[in-house]
Amino acid sequence: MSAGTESKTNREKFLEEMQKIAAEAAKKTPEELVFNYKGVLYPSSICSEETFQALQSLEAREDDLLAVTYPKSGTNWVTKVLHEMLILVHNREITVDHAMLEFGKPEKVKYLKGQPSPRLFSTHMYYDDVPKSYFEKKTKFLLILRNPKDTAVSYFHFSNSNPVLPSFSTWDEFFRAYMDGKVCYGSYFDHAVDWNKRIDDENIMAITFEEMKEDYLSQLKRISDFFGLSLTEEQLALIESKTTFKSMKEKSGDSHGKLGNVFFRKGEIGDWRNHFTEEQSKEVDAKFEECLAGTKLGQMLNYDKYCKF
Ligand code: PPS
Repeated sequence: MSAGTESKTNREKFLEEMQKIAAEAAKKTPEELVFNYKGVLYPSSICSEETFQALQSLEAREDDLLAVTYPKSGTNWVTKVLHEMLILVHNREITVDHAMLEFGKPEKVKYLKGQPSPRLFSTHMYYDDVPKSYFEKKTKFLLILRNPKDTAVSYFHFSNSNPVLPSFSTWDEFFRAYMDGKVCYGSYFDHAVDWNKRIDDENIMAITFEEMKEDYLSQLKRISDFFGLSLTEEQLALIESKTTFKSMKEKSGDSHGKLGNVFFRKGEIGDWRNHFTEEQSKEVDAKFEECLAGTKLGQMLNYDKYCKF
């Protein structure tokens, strides 16, 4: 659900469409709000099995840019960063209409095929669902990770504020669904383990939400270098100022309409401490140990620093 700053008319049309979808979703039962594709739940108001299948025919271009995240890990933040970078490099507006690959109707693939380069996309998909040609062409992917505890808290609040997702009466109820992979896009851990299999691919660079929060300018430089954008220090500083949590939240009405405050909630590290019981925290620790501790992505998460009481 990424957004940018393309022409007002397009943005307004897009937000109106989103509002209609949200109003329709509000009438649905929790069961109707999701569908199961390959054993994973997805939000039925904004994506479909047909779109997943149609996407396979999307031909990758070497200069496409792709941001990959599990939900609530910084998708909108990084998409905005990449969008601003492209605008500076190309000195023109770049559309991020339909940037989220798997959202929308199957016909969108035809629209995407007609879009000029460079195309900027984001996705929460598992790598098997990303069009195969992206791996053949070695298109560059930026993978953004966030620690599993803050991701859960962000997802809990989002689920209860966004009508396209099933809501949860309590944090405990959400926590159980999150740990059992019964939320949209499935288990955080399955998703990270899945993408960890590609981590040595030369066209993939991983970055964490926490690194961005704590060392932002250096991370902006890494992103710019990875995509070969050669931005100057002044340009990076400009992007930094336009993409802080504060400035994105202030403009969220324009970029995300009525759901602005829902997308830009707190933008902090460590809010999990206000939600998790000790038992829940230990359960995530054990799951992390079992699935990710010994992996490259797991090490990047700096788990002890960000996830221990
Ligand atoms: S979504 O719905 O899956 O696309 O959500 P996503 O954009 O991936 O993640 C939303 C969380 O990212 C926070 N956010 C930011 N944090 C810091 N700086 C900036 N600029 C920023 N932009 C978005 C957003 O506030 C959500 O986290 P929480 O913890 O809920 O605040």
